[in-house]
Amino acid sequence: MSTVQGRLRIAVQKSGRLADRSLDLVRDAGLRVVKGNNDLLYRVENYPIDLLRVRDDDIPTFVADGVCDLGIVGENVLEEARNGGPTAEVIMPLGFGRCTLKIAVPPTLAYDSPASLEGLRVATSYPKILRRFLDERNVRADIVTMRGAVEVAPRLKLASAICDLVSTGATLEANGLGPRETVLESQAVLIRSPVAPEPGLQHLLDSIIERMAGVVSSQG
Ligand code: PRT
Ligand code: ZN
Repeated sequence: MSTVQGRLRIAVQKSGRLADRSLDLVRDAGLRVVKGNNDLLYRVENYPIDLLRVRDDDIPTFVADGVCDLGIVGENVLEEARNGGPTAEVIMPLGFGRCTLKIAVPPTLAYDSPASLEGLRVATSYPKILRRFLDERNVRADIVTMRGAVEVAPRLKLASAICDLVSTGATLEANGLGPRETVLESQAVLIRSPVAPEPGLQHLLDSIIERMAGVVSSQG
């Protein structure tokens, strides 16, 4: 079920930090994108391709399941979505959406290594990635999952430390937190489904990937 009525599907973030650059990449690869009747689906007028515009969190599953053939998503979201089932394959990094998932702590917490978190509570929107990171280091900590506003958790005494995405560092600084550990380096990546498209669309899929690779490498 990788395609509906003989069209390829590319999953992109509907709105947010990756949305504009994702659309730019699609356009620069030569796809003429036109808005469809609804906001969820944009059509490509010069090829049998649709863009499915969704929340970034839904992209790994859509691509893994073959609902979409390609997707553009942050490595952080892809990694958090890993669940032992079929996974989307990373084709290439795209050079935008760069950020780092970091452990950060208030000045009152003495931090030498991840072991300093033993027995403490850590707030994050990335519980699976953090759990793997701590497990690999034999650190037992409680993980509190928060969808947003993770940086306020220490101030509200919801947690002793946080694990959150950082780009400029301004948010950490504004909340009196200091970065202590890099858990994951991330950027947007192009992913493909493990489910093959219908045979008639394979060539188109390959050529779209090739063109996107050309765009990315020309951006150096
Ligand atoms: O609605 P939807 O679910 O699609 O969007 P979202 O709100 O989950 O994600 P969005 O649009 O905020 O981010 C999409 C992707 O951009 C993330 O998954 C990352 O791959 C990437 N990205 C790059 C970032 C940042 N930089 C970033 N700085 N995502 C979030 N942040 C946040 C961070 O969580 C923190 O709150 O920005 C704040 C820190 O920024 P600095 O500059 O103060 O350090
Ligand atoms: Zn999201």
